[in-house]
Amino acid sequence: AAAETPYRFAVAGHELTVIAADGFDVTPTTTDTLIIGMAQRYDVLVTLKSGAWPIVAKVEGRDGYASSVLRSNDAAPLPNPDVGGSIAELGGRLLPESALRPADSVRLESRSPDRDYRVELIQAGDRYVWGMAGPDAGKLVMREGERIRITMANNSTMWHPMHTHGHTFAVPEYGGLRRDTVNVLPGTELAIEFDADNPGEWMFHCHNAYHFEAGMTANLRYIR
Ligand SMILES: [Cu+2]
Repeated sequence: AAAETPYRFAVAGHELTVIAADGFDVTPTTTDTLIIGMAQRYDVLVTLKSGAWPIVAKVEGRDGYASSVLRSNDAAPLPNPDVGGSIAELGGRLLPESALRPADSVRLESRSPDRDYRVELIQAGDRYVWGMAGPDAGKLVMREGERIRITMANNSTMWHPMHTHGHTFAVPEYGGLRRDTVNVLPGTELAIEFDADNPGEWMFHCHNAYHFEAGMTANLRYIR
């Protein structure tokens, strides 16, 4: 829910079993901690042990955190433990989204794309101006029923959580992982694929609110 803040999430004394990404089932995968980009969601299972266990969402790369406490009904009386945003699990096994794989039930059928677009994610000089560039960026058009691929080339030094409206996508490089917001890391390329099954005009943008406001956005537009 943050505008420009990725969080590293963990539960003290417990491991997490990730079962869904942005509402799409994944092959259940255990980890100690997860980094959650802006607009991304995860479903995790936790098998609760007896006690009062801090839950921490620590701002990645900077100070600051949000926290709560998970209590079993036989936990010691209040007050809750105060861990100041620091629990060992935050430094434990980290599961990158690239290691997640879709559950078979949510896979997109394999199909070659009807349209294969490429956009660049750029910062203009050293100013706070962000954009989507390249010959395709202003004309991401499609017809209903087509399979669309968009390759995003991140030529900037920041990562961008890229999000589609009206559609969810598969990430071929991540075994077809399904979701609607994927982080494109600095200096890397990543492709998404989706079916054009929801006619209209839809935004496709970075979910860093400041990047988006500065121009890192384009339209997905249906034509007849
Ligand atoms: Cu961005």
